[in-house]
Amino acid sequence: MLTIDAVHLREINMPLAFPFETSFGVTTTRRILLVEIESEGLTAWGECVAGEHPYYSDECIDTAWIVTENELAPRLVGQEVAGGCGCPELFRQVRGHRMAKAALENAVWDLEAQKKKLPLADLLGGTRNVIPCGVSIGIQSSPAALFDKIEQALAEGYQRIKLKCKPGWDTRIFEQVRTRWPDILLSCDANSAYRVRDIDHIVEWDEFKLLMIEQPLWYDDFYFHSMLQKRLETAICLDESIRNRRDALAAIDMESCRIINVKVGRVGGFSEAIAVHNATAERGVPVWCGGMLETGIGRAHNIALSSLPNFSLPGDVSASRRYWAEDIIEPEVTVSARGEITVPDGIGSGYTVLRDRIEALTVRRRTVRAAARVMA
Ligand code: OSB
Ligand code: MG
Repeated sequence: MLTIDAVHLREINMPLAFPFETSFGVTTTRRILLVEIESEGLTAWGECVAGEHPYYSDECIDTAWIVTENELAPRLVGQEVAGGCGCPELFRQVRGHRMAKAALENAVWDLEAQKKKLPLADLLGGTRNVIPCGVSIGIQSSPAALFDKIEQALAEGYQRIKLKCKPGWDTRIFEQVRTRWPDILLSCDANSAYRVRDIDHIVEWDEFKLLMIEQPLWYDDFYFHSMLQKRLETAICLDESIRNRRDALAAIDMESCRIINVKVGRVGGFSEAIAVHNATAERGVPVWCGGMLETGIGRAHNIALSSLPNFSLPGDVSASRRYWAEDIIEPEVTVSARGEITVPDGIGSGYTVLRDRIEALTVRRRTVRAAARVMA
């Protein structure tokens, strides 16, 4: 049992090393909610992956802050929890807000690993010592700029290139990339930028032998993706649509996709991410770990999750320096020339959180202690 003594919330502001453009806009600086949980002299961190705006999902940092401070942290402090797997029950009364819940739950898993003196990856059920890595490359100002980015990522060893796309930055781009690199593992991610009227257009992409087409249609859809998947040879991968294990089962049964992107924040924490992993593994559907432009804290948690056996495709978990001039963990995450990250074997996340650097980036903070506990 772990007794939770306090939850500290902070917002840090951190400029990205390179702007990141998707079908919903450009991000240049991240505003990130970090939580730090104190328990019996131990401390662990969690990162909330909600964005600056409610564009990728209906959560954003400001909703996550309010829900964490007013609802979730008060349900956790002063409690005895068995470990990370006890969090979903404590948070059950609060609907949605899965990214806010995940930040706290993941920190509790990290605490549990520390208390049991285990690597977090082992506690989660991980079996891999190294994980295969890909990159997600944003929309660029020109095709030439994109080709430079691809060339660089391939030179660094990354095993899969994912191109962000949207109407006007799609077929012509894929064609040029395929002509130049006929054999690389290539995929695309539309972040819901297309509609049913675009189905004939999307079907043309079969000729580019993409590994997958990620979330082409609505962010909350299964039915129309299933219609599209029937027309495609290429696998659809769902990201936004999959909120939990039940969604994964529905999508698999309806044949809305053949691959699933698991983001621990999007599904509400490690417990549900493991449930999605197990359900997909039983049905022979491969998964990979998505990214949300995380700092080292979230990245370390993604690495631990990616060590589970059904994470068989390269994830969007890549090196710290692709995102940040200076990360907030040590050592920073690096990728080998073979395009792999070594899963750390130290206790807990296996990385050291750089408190001084976080302090310098902090723009607001709040502490929730046991006295503030909500009686449910
Ligand atoms: O859809 O995978 C996505 C970043 C922000 C929001 C959504 C997505 C992404 C990425 C970046 O693709 C992945 C990364 O962290 O490198
Ligand atoms: Mg995606």
